[in-house]
Amino acid sequence: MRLHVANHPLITHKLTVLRDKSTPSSVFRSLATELVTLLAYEATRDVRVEEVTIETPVTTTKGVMLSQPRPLVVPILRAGLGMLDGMVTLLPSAEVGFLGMVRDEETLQPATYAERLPDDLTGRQCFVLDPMLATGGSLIAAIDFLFKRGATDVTCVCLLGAPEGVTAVEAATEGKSVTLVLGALDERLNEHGYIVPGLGDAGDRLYGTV
Ligand code: U5P
Repeated sequence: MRLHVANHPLITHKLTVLRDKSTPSSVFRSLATELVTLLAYEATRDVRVEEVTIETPVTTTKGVMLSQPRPLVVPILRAGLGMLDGMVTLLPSAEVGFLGMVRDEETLQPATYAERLPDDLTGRQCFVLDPMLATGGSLIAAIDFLFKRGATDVTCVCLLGAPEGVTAVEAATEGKSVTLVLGALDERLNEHGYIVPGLGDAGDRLYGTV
């Protein structure tokens, strides 16, 4: 597994506002979008391209375009939805699949309650979006799901991660092509499986306590 933790003052600034409990949902949503766009730049560093030849007004030159099959972006419902716009802004040709996962707040075990993904992901580069990597349970289940359908490599974009989650994803995906891109690596998890210092429940902060 490759781990990339962002190190940029703009990202840290935006994360600081995001963490602040007095930040309202409307601001939280637009900051999440901005942050994902910045993280997407790093997450797509190895996106597959093919050489093309084009005509500029002056001459003929070579360039690159994203290659087929198109990348697949998979937000994990519901909090991952808050990251979708930022990602597809940078990858407008990507397809979008959905995975709904809910975490049992007692056992912290994830369960899949919705799935809308292509049956065959052979050769597809997949980008999974989930704002919080806590125990890693949800992300590991999502990554498993995609590899079982034939995905070649999976890049996960999270706003915040806990060391416990990073270690768990690393152990569960040994030998597979997995990249983790984090806005920040926080201190730890608390006894309720929340990231500390964290930002609370990302789904609630984005959409309210529904
Ligand atoms: N989660 C939060 N805030 C936290 C920890 C977890 O919102 O501080 C939620 C996220 O929505 C994420 C899921 O989808 O729990 C990840 O939990 P886990 O499976 O990594 O433990």
